[in-house]
Amino acid sequence: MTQNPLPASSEAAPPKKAKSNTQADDKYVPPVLKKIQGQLLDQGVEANLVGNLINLALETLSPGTLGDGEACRKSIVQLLGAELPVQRGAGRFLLGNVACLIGGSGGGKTSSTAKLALFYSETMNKKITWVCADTVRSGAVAEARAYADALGFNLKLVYTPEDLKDLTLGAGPDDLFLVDTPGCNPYSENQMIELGALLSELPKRCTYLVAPATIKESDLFQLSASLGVFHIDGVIITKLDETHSFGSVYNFARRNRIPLSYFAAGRDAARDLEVADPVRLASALFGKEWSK
Ligand SMILES: Nc1nc2c(ncn2[C@@H]2O[C@H](COP(=O)(O)OP(=O)(O)OP(=O)(O)O)[C@@H](O)[C@H]2O)c(=O)[nH]1
Ligand SMILES: [Mg+2]
Repeated sequence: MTQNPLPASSEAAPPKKAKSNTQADDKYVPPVLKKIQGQLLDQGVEANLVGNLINLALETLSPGTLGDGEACRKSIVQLLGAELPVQRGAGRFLLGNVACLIGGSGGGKTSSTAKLALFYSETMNKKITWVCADTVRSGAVAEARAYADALGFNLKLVYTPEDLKDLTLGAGPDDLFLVDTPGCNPYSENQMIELGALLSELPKRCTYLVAPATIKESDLFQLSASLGVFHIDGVIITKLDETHSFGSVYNFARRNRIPLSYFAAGRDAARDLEVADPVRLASALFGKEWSK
């Protein structure tokens, strides 16, 4: 069994920014590690996590590794990646035949529904029904219809929670229902109640939180704290191509313990989805952009 090298934080909300970890400050830190420490702090990785990581590296890495920039960075990336939970079976199987995508407005739910629909139909031969539960916002139904027509999927429109009641009746083993939901303001009680009413009709669903990498860290934590009441199975991080800063996504995944499921980095439904690889996210902390 692999040990968890970095102590887990006890709370899910981001802590007040500490300047840096004093233990690591007191020790001699070789220049290679010092540079890595600076890069991680510049990316916005929490100072406490960075400090713990530096202490761990000082204790476990050999003098040879600590003196070699590339080798040291690779070891640190592995340590950082090992900390992040990943959804079991992501990209390989799905428990049940209903997946719901929830999240804030404009975060990429509809685009991710299209990407997942293509992914599951192509890699697992799933027969997709696109369930559009966002039937109030102007243009949302036309958008869903355009996607479903273009990609050749069945479309079901949902106007009330009751419309979901018999959704899976008569479904075969290859049927997969992807439910795209309206954008939810985590500060709006009414919208939370409406989303809850919708989801309660689908007790056996798999629920994905869709969150853009460009969102402010505190809003990301608020979004997941509010929507967490619906039991989130995994997170789809979108818009990774629209930022050069990945620290807040790292902090979020590290502290929140909600498993990562998929990464999206672009608008192309056929190309821009990948199964979440935590080492890839950790590597991005040292790059200039999300490389394709
Ligand atoms: N660059 C980039 N753009 C993205 C990505 N995902 C989504 N978008 C774009 O972001 C915008 C919003 O995406 P949607 O999928 O409509 O977001 P939504 O969450 O369904 O939005 P609402 O239904 O209004 O709540 C669209 O212009 C998408 O093309 C991504 O990974 N990268
Ligand atoms: Mg949408």
